[in-house]
Amino acid sequence: MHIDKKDIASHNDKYIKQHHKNFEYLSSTLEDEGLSVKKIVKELVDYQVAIPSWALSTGGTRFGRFPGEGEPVTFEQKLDDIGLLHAINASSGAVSMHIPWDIPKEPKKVKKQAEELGIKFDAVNSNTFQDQPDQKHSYKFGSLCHTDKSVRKQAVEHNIEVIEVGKIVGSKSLTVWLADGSGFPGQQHFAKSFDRTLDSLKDIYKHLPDDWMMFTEHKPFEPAFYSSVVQDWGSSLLLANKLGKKAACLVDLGHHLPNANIEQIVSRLIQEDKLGGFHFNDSKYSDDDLTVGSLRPYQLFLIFNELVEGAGKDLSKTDWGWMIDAAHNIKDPLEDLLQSVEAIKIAYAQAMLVDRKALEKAQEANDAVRAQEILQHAYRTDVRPLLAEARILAGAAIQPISYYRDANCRKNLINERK
Ligand code: PSV
Ligand code: MN
Repeated sequence: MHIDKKDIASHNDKYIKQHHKNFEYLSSTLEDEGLSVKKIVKELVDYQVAIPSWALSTGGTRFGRFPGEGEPVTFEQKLDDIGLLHAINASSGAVSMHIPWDIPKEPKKVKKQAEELGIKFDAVNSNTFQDQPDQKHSYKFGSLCHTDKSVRKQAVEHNIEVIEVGKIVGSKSLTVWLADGSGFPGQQHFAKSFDRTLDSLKDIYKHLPDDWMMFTEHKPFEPAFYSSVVQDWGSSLLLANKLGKKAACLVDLGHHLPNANIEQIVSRLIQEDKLGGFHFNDSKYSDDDLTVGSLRPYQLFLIFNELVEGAGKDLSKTDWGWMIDAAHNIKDPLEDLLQSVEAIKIAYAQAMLVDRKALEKAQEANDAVRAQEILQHAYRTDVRPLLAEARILAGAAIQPISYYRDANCRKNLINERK
């Protein structure tokens, strides 16, 4: 589905008067507080969030899946959907590809299609947690950590193939999700399985181009229910440190046990120069079960507060990766992704409002009350007019979800893909 700039303009005409009112009021308030609204809005225009190629269709649980209509089947159709999102919000200008779920038949052609849609290639993701039909060895008992050398070799080779595809499309990073672990106490030797994982990762690392990064992910449980080899950020950091400069840790917000202080983990990884990037979602019971910002917007804000504090520059200028990774089980995936991008940018905008000097002063004075006031003053500011202004400047829609619905996007996709 192609979106005509004229349609966006007429959508914006409907909301522009109210927007100006909101934006002017907020701008003058923020300028009075000493903030540069122009700078914040510019950063909101530049900051992009990658969409994973596996998020464009309905997910499911082990109890079932209720697929929606008009969902993309080929990778080219998935790219078109991301192009649609990007045309509506001007903030989804990147795709993260999963191999083998998405192997472009003609990578060069796909690269051209992405360029036309204004989409870059973010991290490529390998998959050694499922057996593929033509696969020689099974990953039932692990991949990069497996006791059998030939299984590990197969998993390493897969990652190298993924790097090769990534090189063609212009990706600059590889995410290795280490799903390995054990189902029962005693099944796996903790130290040996970790060492074997490290050795396998070293073999992959050797094939990583000089201007690439390799991200290691931690996860406490699932699919292994007794132990994961890389169960927490400490193990992930150990791996990244042992691998070298081109390795860093990926933080999937859903990959933590209840009550984990994720913002503190983020701060520590930045301090060690080992933060690689994010998979954004909110988690209630399980991994990436909810839309980011739907359950814990304050936690998201606190994470962005640490990012802004630690980056020392605009986040769009860092080489950290920003990606959504949530389950879209009952919502239209495209609407869910529009909501996700909005939630992420709201948290970022709020974090840019924090009075850092005042916060530092409160921290030095051990003034917990004042520190909370400062953080919550920023958090409780309705920054949505800043995001809308950024979208107007970038030629996108003032109200993304309303546009998506009013323009009958899903209906058009259903008709196109019948
Ligand atoms: C599974 O937990 C996960 O969220 C991992 O983080 C990966 O990124 C993705 O799904 C599968 O590759
Ligand atoms: Mn993930």
